[in-house]
Amino acid sequence: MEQQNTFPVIDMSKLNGEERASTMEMINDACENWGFFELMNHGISHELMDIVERLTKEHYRKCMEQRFKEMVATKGLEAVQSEITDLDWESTFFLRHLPFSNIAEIPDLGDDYRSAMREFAAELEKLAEQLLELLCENLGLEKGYIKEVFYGSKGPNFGTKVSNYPPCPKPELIKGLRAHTDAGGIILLFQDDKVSGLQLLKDGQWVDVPPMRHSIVINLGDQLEVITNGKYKSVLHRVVTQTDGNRMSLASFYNPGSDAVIYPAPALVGDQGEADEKKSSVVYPKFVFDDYMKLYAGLKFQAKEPRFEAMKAMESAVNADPIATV
Ligand SMILES: O=C(O)CCC(=O)C(=O)O
Ligand SMILES: [Fe+2]
Repeated sequence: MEQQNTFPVIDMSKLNGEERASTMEMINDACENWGFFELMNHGISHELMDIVERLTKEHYRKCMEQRFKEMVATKGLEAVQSEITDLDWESTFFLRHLPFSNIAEIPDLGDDYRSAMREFAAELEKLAEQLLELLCENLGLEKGYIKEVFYGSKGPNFGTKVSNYPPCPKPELIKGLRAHTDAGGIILLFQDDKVSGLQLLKDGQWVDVPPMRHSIVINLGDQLEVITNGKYKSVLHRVVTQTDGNRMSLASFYNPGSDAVIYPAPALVGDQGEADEKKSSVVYPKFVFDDYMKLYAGLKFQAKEPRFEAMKAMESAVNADPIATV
């Protein structure tokens, strides 16, 4: 099948019918060439999405907007004259779902918002796991392979970053979110259907991720690049601000467990020929996910390659240590 030239939109209902094979191919093409795709008919109720959107926007107005304006005033951001490279024009809070939910402990959330977010997270978790299965099928990996790798001893880390990108007077000088790749596994994004802003880098050009009502945008994080040994890649993306309109986005990160060991799937390494040849074609490192996250915390807005190199260096250090190898 030919490469898609426009942002890939996948109709998941087609996975149940005659167009299953071509839809699976579209997903594979999106994973290989875009690192992103947008899902329609993903099975999450539109009514629930509408409730989540309404409550998120209400919560922003009631609890977050004033705080954001104060931050802007304190830092004098309205009047900046040169590019700001050390902060983002976004208002966010984070909800954790797995291994343990912290939704009960987050202040200022109404009961209706808490319960809508619990229900939404449960739906997204199912969708994430379904997608990982589709990826395994496309990659020729055993059923459940990626889910098992992610499991570690306590199961996956799963959380939602709730963001608003308020109107910004200087979009050319301040990004909503600076360019980065995501560290984790698979990311499911419920974004505003009216105010755009998310862009990904493809062939050296920033391409808009089109707002579509009731869609879920998917992108792949660094861990899937490692597990697929580079067959799929995490892709740079950023959020640009707008002078008009507030953009809502809920980004849910389905990530490996903290102690999960991440490494290229043996089935995707080398040509299955000579053992030595096979070994030399391994390009991605093996590491504990939490070690990667510690490194990422300070290097999020830098290229991923040095992060992979640093993990490789750690791996060699472990292998060279006589105590660690006995
Ligand atoms: O808000 C968005 O659209 C994207 C957010 C994002 O890329 C992130 O939080 O990693
Ligand atoms: Fe991201």
